[in-house]
Amino acid sequence: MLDLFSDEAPWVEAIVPGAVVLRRFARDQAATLLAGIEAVAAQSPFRQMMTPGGFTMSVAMTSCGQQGWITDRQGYRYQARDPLSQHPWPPMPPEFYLLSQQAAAMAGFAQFMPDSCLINRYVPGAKMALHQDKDEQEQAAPIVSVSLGLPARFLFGGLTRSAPLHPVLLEHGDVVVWGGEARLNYHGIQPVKAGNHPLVGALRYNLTFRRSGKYE
Ligand code: MD6
Ligand code: FE
Repeated sequence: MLDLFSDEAPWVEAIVPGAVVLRRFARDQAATLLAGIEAVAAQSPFRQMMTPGGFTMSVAMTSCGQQGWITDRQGYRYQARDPLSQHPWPPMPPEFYLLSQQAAAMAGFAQFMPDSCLINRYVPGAKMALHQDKDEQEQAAPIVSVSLGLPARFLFGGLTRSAPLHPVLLEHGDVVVWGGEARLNYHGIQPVKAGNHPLVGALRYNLTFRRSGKYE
């Protein structure tokens, strides 16, 4: 089990109890991850979805794995098929799965078995409003979030919308693991600033691995 108070892993930072950043954890695999994103998007393209309230999201999304997260006028939910094609979402690349499992284990969540990976693509100016991730049935599983490309300021709150926010700058290769008592905390992403990342260009990608269905 990881000891967050030791000096042995200075690249591990606690944000709030239940949430940690593993700095640069995915950096060496960035090229593989980007190739995987491209392969997924060739089957299920990025699209800007509509919120139940009728607003088009600034972030473009796609998914891979057995389930994909979607939103439309009917609400937020997981679905086994891409609504654009009615085909199943592309399979999760094995290296995606393995990376998320290793990150979860590093943060103290053994045996993470994600059935969904939501891929978010941000252009400069895109943002994500404060929200809770509460569409998953398996609340024992953490969420693992991988950031690639341009940096972004992530805001971590508490269990109510008005709880104080902890700002954390997420950079290329950083991984956030989020679970336990922090599993339902509010969080959001501030507008991405213009810039150019040597590998990714003028974009930020975020992969969030989730267990949407109950473990057996
Ligand atoms: C993002 N992330 O980083 C949006 N949710 O682009 C999330 O909404 C998120 O990073 C739950 C846990 C980790 C996250
Ligand atoms: Fe979220």
